[in-house]
Amino acid sequence: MAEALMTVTPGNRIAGEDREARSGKTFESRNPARWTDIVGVFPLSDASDIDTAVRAAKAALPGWRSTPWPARGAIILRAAEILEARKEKLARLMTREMGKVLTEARGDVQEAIDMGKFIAAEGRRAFGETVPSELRNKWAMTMRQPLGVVGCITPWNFPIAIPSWKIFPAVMAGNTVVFKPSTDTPLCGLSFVEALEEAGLPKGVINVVFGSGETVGNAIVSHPDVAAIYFTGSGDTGRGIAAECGRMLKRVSLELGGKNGIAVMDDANIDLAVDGALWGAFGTSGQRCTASSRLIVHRAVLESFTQKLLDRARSLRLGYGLDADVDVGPVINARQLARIHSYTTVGIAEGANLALGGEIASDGDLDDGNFYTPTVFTGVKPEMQIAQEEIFGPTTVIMPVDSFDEALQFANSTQYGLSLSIYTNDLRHAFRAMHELEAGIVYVNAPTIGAEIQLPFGGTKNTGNGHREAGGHVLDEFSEWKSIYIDYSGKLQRAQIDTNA
Ligand code: UN1
Repeated sequence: MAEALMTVTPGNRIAGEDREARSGKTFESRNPARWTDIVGVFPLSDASDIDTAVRAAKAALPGWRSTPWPARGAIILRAAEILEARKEKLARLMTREMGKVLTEARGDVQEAIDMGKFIAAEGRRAFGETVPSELRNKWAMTMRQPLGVVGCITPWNFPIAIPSWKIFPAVMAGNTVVFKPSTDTPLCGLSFVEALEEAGLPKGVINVVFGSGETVGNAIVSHPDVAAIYFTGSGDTGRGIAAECGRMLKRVSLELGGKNGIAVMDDANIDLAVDGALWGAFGTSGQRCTASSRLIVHRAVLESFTQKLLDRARSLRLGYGLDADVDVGPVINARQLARIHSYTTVGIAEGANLALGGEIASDGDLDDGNFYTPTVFTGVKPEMQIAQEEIFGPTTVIMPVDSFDEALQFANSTQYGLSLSIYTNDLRHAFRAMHELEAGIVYVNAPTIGAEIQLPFGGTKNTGNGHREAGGHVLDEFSEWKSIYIDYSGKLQRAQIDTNA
């Protein structure tokens, strides 16, 4: 694994050039499975660097927005092909920088490839409408136009897929971009952008600035020349961004997490439900917005489901995600590790039964990274903190219910509404669940993770502010409509007044 030893030292990428932070300061990106492995040293930027990046994005805007849609689409398709050719290399980099196991890292890169190919086709499909005018000899139509310079602020858990959800459609629609990847995964973010650069994206269309959310993120949000913000991250940060964008009348799209639940009914295929719960709860070490962090189980199958789940979870192997026999990788950093562990203390204190795990793992090699044992609480009640708050780690809770209606009620009992699932073989229950589960995404007989890019992604309630990523309507998020009227009658015609003349 020769690549694991290299430490890169890139600059911010502004107008296609590498630039140090004006402050000269730097930060490190480290391998969460091997603390001593430094993946890269990156500029720790501030508001002055953002200003330079916004200027570059602004300068690139006239050329890019006037580039024909199909030509923009062709560049995005090329970028997707470059990602595809580089999939294995990028996946290995992702496992090293972010920690998810290699099979999942490949899936993350694949999601970006899918998104690129899907969006590229919009270049020949960004239809407007021709609408009949109420007046004679008058033509009416609509067309999309870009918003301008937009800001994309992304998390570390899907360090290539989530940037692709935001950046591909942003540039497809003719916007130029200032992009801040998470400080935990800067190299993944940069590697995604490099595919676009190599595909021929003109300089300045996308500019990457590294640094903290408080400094760099806030500087993007409050910059007067940034027209819209696309953010995935925590609820508190999202609220702050929304307040500032509200004040400045900016468009803002927020994806702020979930407390997703799987309801397992008495008529479900229990082995299938256990497979789903295991994958949904412990895949990506539970660090997905969509993670199955609540298992709502009918009492009739509670014992067999719980036993099977615990047996399977107990045998999951923790370790470095590049090792082939590892099931669960590290968590992202020491702060998250401490936070996840603090929820174990909370769960015990509020009377839940710790049935498995609940420990910071430190045997052998695990001592060099941030590892947490897969953790299961049983006997959990909906009002408990561990059933309400997003833990973002390999911790799930089992909540017994007595009926289908109670399962729905428990499933809907949090402030979030990202992803909910039901395992049942009863068609009536499946259909009622589709209608009554309060979430942006509902699964039947599949866990809460596994969204595909051709469908909208996002949630109801406090998961966001009503916007969706990806899916067939995604250009609506990144463009605005212009209505155009052409009067070729040669005389003044007054709408609403001369109508029906
Ligand atoms: C996220 O956790 O922020 O549905 C995104 C899924 C993935 C995307 C998750 N396709 O789990």
